[in-house]
Amino acid sequence: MSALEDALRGVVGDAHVLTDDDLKASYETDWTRRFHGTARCVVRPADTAQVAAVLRACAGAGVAVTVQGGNTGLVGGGVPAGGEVLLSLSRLTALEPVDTLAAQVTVGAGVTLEALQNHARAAGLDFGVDLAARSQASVGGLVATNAGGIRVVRYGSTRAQVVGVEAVLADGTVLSRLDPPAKDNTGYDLTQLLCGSEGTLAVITRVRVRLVPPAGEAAVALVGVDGTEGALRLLADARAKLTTLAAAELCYAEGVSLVRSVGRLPAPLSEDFPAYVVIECTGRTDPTDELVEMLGECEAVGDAAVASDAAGRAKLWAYRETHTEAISATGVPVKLDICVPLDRLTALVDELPGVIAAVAPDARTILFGHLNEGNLHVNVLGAEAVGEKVTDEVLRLVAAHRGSISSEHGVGRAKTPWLDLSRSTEEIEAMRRVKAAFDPEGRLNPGVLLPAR
Ligand code: 2HG
Ligand code: ZN
Repeated sequence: MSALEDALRGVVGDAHVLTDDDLKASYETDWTRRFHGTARCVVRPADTAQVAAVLRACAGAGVAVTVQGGNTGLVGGGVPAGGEVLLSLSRLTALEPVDTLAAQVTVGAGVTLEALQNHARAAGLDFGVDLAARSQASVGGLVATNAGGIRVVRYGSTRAQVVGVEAVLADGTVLSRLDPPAKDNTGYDLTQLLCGSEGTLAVITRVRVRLVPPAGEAAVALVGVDGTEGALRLLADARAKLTTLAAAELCYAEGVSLVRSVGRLPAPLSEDFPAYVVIECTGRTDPTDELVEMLGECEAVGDAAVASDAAGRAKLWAYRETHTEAISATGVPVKLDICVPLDRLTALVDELPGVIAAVAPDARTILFGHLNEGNLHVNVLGAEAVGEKVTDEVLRLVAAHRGSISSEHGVGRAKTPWLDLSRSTEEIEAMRRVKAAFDPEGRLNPGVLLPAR
């Protein structure tokens, strides 16, 4: 191997520069098996100083870098295109003490969401973002992609939790603004610019996040409704009447039937429904009565199962949360992540099957997602061969409904050709200028987010 690998070994130690194909393999493919790329080597630094030294060495050698967190991304943004150094942040796992006065904590980018949640809970607090990949998704990845998840209805996306970051530019310069004054209008907000920048501007190495009161008591309902319209009527009631609303998720008969057959789950309700909504309420006192009362008054409710104990709640959540793994166990899906204004959701869901059937007549489409934001995950099984066509048709339909072509998973490598359906030419040009200012050589995550000229 070359001088660059030797230099990287000098920075991180021999054991953390991987060049053997079998050792690199798990970093070169995403877990859905949809994105592959060969890395020149995998390098695993232990802290910000090592990340800076790695980036300086790569800059000196003129080699591009792909940044990877927990490798749970769904748009190929953390997998190399081919020939880059793969910079894994998996060893940046420092959990600093929780600042209970400020209700904040600083953690390394490689800390998993679950480890952050447990750390916050041990100090009597909680973290406001939660999602199904919690055991593997890393905090750095959550920030770099501005991850959403199932608590957006209460706390907003990841960017709303981020107080400050430490990050390294492509030339090795360290930007550290972890603990800014609570009110601070002193220029550009670089922290927020890095949220959702998908590793194209800098490598985030440490993050300071705000924490929220712990969930306390919780109640979950799985509600059968007559379709999208019913789900929206239920959402309107939930938003108007529940002071404790913490999640409102949507799935449909097709997905619930797949989840049931893969996971061998019993029927959740007395009969099958076209659509299902999972509602979670949390509060200092038991929210079950408030939830049951709202459900009793809502004419959209066909049937509902309610659980207040932890085991019962987990059973109900499984019908929604195991969609991704049940789909993955069945095949390699065309995976889209879109959102439309709520008043367009019914029309979109009605129109999608026809649009998909026109290019993939035998495909099986599974829709589920985050009802409150009109954010649907469109997974199409049996359409791999015509994936680009399906993507194109669906994203054009979404744009016609004034929606986003990537609601929470980011643009990655997968969605760059369609970025102009959601962002204007002028906006994309301004983004290119920002990219050039931070990373003039285009060395960080090339091919991610911004389309090739
Ligand atoms: C979810 O909401 C994730 O469960 C994954 O965003 C979505 O697998 C998907 O399409
Ligand atoms: Zn999601």
